[in-house]
Amino acid sequence: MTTHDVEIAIIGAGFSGLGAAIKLTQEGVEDYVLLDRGHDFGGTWRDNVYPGAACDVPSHLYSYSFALNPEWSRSYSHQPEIHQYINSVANEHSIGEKALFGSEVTHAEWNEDLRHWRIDYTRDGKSESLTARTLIGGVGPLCEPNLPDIEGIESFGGTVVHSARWDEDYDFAGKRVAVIGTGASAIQIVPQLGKVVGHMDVYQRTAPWIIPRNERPYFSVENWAFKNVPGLQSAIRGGIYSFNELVAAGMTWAPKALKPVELISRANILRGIRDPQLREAVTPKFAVGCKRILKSNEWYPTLDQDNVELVTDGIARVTKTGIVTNDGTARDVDVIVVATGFHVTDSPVFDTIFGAEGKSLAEVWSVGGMQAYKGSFVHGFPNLMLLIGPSTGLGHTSMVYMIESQLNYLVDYVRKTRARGIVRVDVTQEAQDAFNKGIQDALTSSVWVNGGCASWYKDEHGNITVLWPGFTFSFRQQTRSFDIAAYDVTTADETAAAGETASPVTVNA
Ligand code: N01
Repeated sequence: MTTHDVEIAIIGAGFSGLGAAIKLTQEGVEDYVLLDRGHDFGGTWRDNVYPGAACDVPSHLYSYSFALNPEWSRSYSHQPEIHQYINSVANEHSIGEKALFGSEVTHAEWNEDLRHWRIDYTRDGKSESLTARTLIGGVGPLCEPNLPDIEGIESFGGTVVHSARWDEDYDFAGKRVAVIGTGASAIQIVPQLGKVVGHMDVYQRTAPWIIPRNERPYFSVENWAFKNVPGLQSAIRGGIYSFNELVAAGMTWAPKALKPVELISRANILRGIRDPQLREAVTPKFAVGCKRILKSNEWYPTLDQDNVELVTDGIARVTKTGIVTNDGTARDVDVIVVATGFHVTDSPVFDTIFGAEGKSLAEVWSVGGMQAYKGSFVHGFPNLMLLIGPSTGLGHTSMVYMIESQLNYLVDYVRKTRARGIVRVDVTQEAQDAFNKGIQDALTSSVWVNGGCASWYKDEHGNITVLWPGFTFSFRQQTRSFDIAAYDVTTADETAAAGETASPVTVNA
């Protein structure tokens, strides 16, 4: 095993990890590495290659503000183009030379005596390790596929494919297919499969609200204008952003104001489905916005196809040959597609990161759920910054905006800790508790709490620890500077005075 030391280690080379690398480079930090288990940049947008994978946030907003792309080919981008965009931004900033691809982090632990993180990872089958003063977790909440815990699924004799681990070699043409799930991934997969499969059963547990997707290709004259008309792309981006913030206001404080969205969605059902019984089956029974509002023009017409059956009876078990529902009906299939989401509030990554008291994030969060300060720092985990950490998720606009807000916070953390010779920061329990109380208070009037749905925004205790309530510009404002007063800090001088292996001398700055 080899060990080396860096100032900063970043885990994850998706939008957040790459953004951190670029900002650190611009700040003059050279001593950092980027670890990722995959083989290029892109994270979620590298891994989700299922047919139809695309973004439901308009292209102009779904990009870094510092790397606008006038070349987007469509108003909503598809996975290959976003993946290519992320890699081209990485190339432009020469981040590739900092990346250790094929590196799976297995364990990270804070060493209180040496004031650094020790990070163990495997690379090309070999165990490696490094130490870093600061650890940045940019693994993303949608990285660990959630395989449904359905009786007998392991005994299925055919193929089981998760949406985020697509088998590109599997030929679906003419096959009998079951799709479990009707979330954002499923509504993109099903219309594509519907064009080629012999027969498809779609297992719906909860019908989602789905509005039309006004996607279209850009004309070359538009791309010319995005490139050459000063401020045009930023203005379009600003318009999309502002409209989405209105939706955020409705979701957080005035769910009834979202009624027009419900009407648009109901019209989408009427337009897409002829059969009244099927229309009824796909009509959601919870308030719009409680779960992610989906966008598709093809979902309802696909369910209306002769070779597609919507199954609303609960799944009882999987057999060697197919799926049996609670009413006793058995439907045999060749392949089961599980579009059942991700481990968000219970990610296995949380079991691998250990703080100052030797406890993992999973252990610390097992009591009250995921909590951090400003979605970034967790009490008891010094010098660890999470990107897209607790309470930073969104259901209505671009996550890249939230990531960039956190990157401002990161840059100021680096500036202040370097300038003041600070070697250890730990957010105080009081600051973290007050911040999270503010989040929970803000949620009380929200559609996510009152909308009558179960969603992946809630953890096992029923708490919403994933979402940012309210306007995203408020988060931007709160993360503008690293508010050191919220942290216990230790300087290098204090460390030296206390002796190399003594307990830290901390001051609340
Ligand atoms: O996952 P989901 P996803 N038996 O958790 C069902 C982002 N995303 O991969 O609703 C039967 O939303 C579950 O049923 P229910 C986006 O943030 C973005 O689709 O819980 N069914 C649900 O229907 C999104 O929110 C884009 O009752 C089971 C589905 O599986 C997030 O990723 C595109 C089940 C899971 O839906 C996750 O989306 C795609 C079981 N045991 C994804 N377990 C963009 O466009 C689960 N289900 C940006």
